Amino acid sequence: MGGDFWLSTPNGVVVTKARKKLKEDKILIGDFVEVDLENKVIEKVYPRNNSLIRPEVANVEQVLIIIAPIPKPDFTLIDKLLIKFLSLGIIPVLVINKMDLTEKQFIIDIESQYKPVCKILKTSVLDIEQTNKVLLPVLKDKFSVLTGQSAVGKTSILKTLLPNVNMEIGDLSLKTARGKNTTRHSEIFLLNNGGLLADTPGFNAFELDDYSPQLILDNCPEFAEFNTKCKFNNCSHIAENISICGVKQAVRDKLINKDRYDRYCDLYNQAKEKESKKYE
Ligand SMILES: Nc1nc2c(ncn2[C@@H]2O[C@H](COP(=O)(O)OP(=O)(O)OP(=O)(O)O)[C@@H](O)[C@H]2O)c(=O)[nH]1
Ligand SMILES: [Mg+2]
Ligand SMILES: [Zn+2]
Repeated sequence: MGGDFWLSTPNGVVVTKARKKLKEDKILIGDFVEVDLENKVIEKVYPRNNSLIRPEVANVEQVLIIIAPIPKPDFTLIDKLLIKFLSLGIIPVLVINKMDLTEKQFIIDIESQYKPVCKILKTSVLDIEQTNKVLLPVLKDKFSVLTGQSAVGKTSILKTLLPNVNMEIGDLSLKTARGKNTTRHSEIFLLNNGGLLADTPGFNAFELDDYSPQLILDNCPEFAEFNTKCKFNNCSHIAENISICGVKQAVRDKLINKDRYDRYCDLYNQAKEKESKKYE
């Protein structure tokens, strides 16, 4: 903080500053950098595989989107995150946390929406052994990031995996009242199976800014199985008559989740509107 960058090197963590020429805000968590170890100065940021704004992080391989029965999931937010990560080639994993508070219907609903989209895992930080068992194999040898709404339990999960880590956990009721995040900065931790895991601040809003309608369509993976049955190659699965749209038929036949489909229509139409405004 305050212009300091904590750098992991083969000889341990080194606190560095950025070279004046490098704007500090251009360095992100997850960046690979060239460093002058003698003067503890970052000289150069290497080209990134990817970078995200929410959460603000670079070179991510996998994102764990944490959800919980409380606070209630914002499904549109989850869908937008999934589209973003899939479009960047980042592996998304949905983690249902607070399983100790979860009712069966909640799980059924989540699985019916997201099973065809990404891996779904279940955790409760009250069951340390099970949480480790479920998460560690998925995190092994990858750089993963915890993300999701505030108070779903991201930091709590990190602490379950690394009990000695010194990060603050929030109080749900206090936080809701204040509307504040507990975690304010991102930090990367090394797991003893070689995985790297970053905790990041939660957020309750996220936009797909410049995403075209086509990009949104292309990142709804559950449509792929059915769009071969659409009469036209460029079918958007929205305005077309059901008789010529394989995706619409699959929604009718309950082979595609209707809530997911309805939200897709909204996101597609919003992107379409944005696009048309751009050329006005
Ligand atoms: N019952 C139950 N409570 C949990 C579980 N995981 C987290 N909590 C509680 O949920 C609240 C929020 O936990 P945090 O770990 O601070 O949530 P966070 O996602 O890191 O929140 P931000 O940092 O604000 O984004 C705390 O009161 C935790 O004790 C769980 O598995 N079961
Ligand atoms: Mg946190
Ligand atoms: Zn179609």
